[in-house]
Amino acid sequence: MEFGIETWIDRLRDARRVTVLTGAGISAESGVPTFRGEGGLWRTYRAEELATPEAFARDPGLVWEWYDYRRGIVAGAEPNAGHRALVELEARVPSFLLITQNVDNLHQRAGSRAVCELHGNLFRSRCTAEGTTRDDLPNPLVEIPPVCTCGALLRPDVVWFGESLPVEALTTAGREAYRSDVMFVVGTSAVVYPAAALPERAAAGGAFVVEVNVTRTPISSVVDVTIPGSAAAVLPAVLDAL
Ligand code: BV8
Repeated sequence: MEFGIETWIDRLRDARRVTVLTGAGISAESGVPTFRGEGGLWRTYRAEELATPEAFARDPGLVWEWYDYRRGIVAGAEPNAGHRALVELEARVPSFLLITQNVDNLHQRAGSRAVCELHGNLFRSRCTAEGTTRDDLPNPLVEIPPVCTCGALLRPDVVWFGESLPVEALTTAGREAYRSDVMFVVGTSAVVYPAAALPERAAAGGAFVVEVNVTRTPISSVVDVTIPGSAAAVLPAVLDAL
């Protein structure tokens, strides 16, 4: 078995509760640009400049053009072998939760069921006046920025920088991370908080933490095992070994 999986696979075989934290890297092989890697730029903007309430207040049309562009990329993408391996893992362990920072809906399209979305979802929009959400906006959008039937602006139902995460999702993620026996941390640069605190939370609860990434990250020195490789290659190898 490659990637040294045989040295720790018994931890996974014996695990009752398994959690996974994913970031943009798991969707990279589906052709979806990551946030901070190459391709993480749109026109001349960086994601951090557009994924903010201030950018939306200043120019809702520009922010919606960026989200519409990303919705188009994701709509044309397919889940990859990494997403599919997590669907199989969910079926193979007694208790499972997939905690994702991604807003691309690819885990759900792959068939994952217990998915906790920390940062919302590209395909859901929210009325800025009523707070109601809908998932039926056309792709591509026919009007930019889109407005609610009540006349108020619609916004993407995602968490922007400086905004709090959904309380329910964050609470569930923190509780299940702490209770897990094994946590996989896949394809995240581990720089965005509070999501990036979840691996430490899992370790504090006694979890065996396995990182899967093509580069080292700030948590590489604190996890139990870090596997240098692509999620689309490593995760299927883990399932083969299980
Ligand atoms: C909050 C949704 C409380 C939108 C995103 C000052 C003021 C206010 C807040 C802060 C502040 N300073 C710091 C903060 C906190 C801030 C933060 O952490 N900033 C960082 C940048 C320093 N956090 C927040 O603002 C959060 N809210 O704290 O609320 C609060 C409230 C008010 C005031 C203060 C505090 C909200 C954070 C959520 C922001 N929304 N997305 C959208 O998507 O449009 S975050 C965005 O980054 C995405 O969700 C993304 O998922 C997330 C993390 O990025 P990654 O997923 O890790 O992706 P990245 O590109 O970075 O890395 C990809 C990785 O994959 C790399 O490591 C690469 O090596 C690897 N990889 C590549 N290919 C592969 C691979 N791995 C495996 N296989 C491959 N093939």
